[in-house]
Amino acid sequence: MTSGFFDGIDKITYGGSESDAALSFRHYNPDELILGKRMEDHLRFAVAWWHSFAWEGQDPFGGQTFERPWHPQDDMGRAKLKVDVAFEMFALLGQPYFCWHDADIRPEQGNFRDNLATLEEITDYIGTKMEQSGTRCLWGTANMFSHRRWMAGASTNPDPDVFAFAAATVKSCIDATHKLGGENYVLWGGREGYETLLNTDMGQELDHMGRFLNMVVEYKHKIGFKGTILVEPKPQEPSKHQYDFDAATCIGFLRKYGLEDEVKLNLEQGHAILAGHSFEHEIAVATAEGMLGSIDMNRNDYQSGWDTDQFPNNVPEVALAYYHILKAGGFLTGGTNFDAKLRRQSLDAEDLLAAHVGAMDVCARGLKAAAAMLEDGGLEDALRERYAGWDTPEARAMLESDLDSIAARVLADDINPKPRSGRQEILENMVNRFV
Ligand code: XLS
Ligand code: NI
Ligand code: NI
Repeated sequence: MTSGFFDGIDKITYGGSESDAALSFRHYNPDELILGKRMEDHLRFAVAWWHSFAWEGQDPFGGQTFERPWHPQDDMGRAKLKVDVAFEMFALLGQPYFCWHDADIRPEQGNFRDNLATLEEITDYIGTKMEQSGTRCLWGTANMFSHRRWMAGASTNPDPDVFAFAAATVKSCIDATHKLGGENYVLWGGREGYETLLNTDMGQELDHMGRFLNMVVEYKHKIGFKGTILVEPKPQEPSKHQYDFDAATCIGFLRKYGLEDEVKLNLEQGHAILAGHSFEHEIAVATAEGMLGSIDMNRNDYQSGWDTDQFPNNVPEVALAYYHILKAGGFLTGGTNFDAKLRRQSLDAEDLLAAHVGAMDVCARGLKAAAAMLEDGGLEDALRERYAGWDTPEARAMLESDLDSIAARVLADDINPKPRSGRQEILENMVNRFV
């Protein structure tokens, strides 16, 4: 017995690039080998429970547009129906993973004790579905930004009772992630930041956040959770300023609080855009420090200045993102989470599937293009050549020397650098051959 939500829709399969069926993969072919590894194992796709199942279609100007059979999401029966539909969708799409917040999967009870009881009940139910289907949990997280108790932050809240509630909530969500065999645990600092500095002691808030994250890591080791702890940078929205501004800011924060070997980054394309960066910039910052964990794949509208969380459809952008990921060796525990939601007029079950099919195809094309760029090697050669001067013993010795002796050598050898082309257009043309 199925829920009937996807009635009339069959399992979506790979139809090849010529397929004109509305629901068919044209590029995502899970078993196809890319650089010797299955495409599915490179991409490690995950569905985001919140956007696909929990979000009801609200925007700042209007309320619910989706009227799903599991709305309103205030009772356990409907929460279980939502689980049934979710696993039907994972099966139709062949999605290997999903991601969730506590608030997406259980009804909000208004107090910790009852939230915990409903979280345990629903994650047991999800666990049974996982066993039957083989679908896995990429990451779990806690929603510490929607309910009014979090309006001034979670671990950075001036009220110690909110800090305590946050600690209890995160403990319960790490426990649930551990129980479900989750491969990562994410902390997105939804309201860890400020609306105005007039009421904010930033130094104290950052210290609390640093201590909180250390407690998370200590707890992970205490219970033997083997997944990776990830933080997700975002510069603003919902707060005016968020402390996890971008990859570089997060890395500085992690180092300050001694967490650089314990915590990695979950990078989201839309957040990169909000921070004024490209996605590949954020990925390159993280990989340069060995701190790339996982990605939230979506796209923002470039005009609206808002975290629009649209499904990705720009192959050249996605290709450059995967190029940097592949160059760094690919995902370990991370994957590609579709942190993306339908447009609020896309009411049908078919829209939900088409959004994922299209996104999976865009990522598959991006991955193939990235692999082809690496195999071709032209970009890598150009990069190596640009820095080749540093391969000489004199150049390397300079890094061990000092300003005095370098200055003496410049005078003695009459060193006078000749500018060389950066060849940007040639490199861009090279990329264009693959995307
Ligand atoms: C919101 C974030 C959120 C996190 C999980 O902007 O992207 O969806 O990924 O809390
Ligand atoms: Ni995200
Ligand atoms: Ni986001």
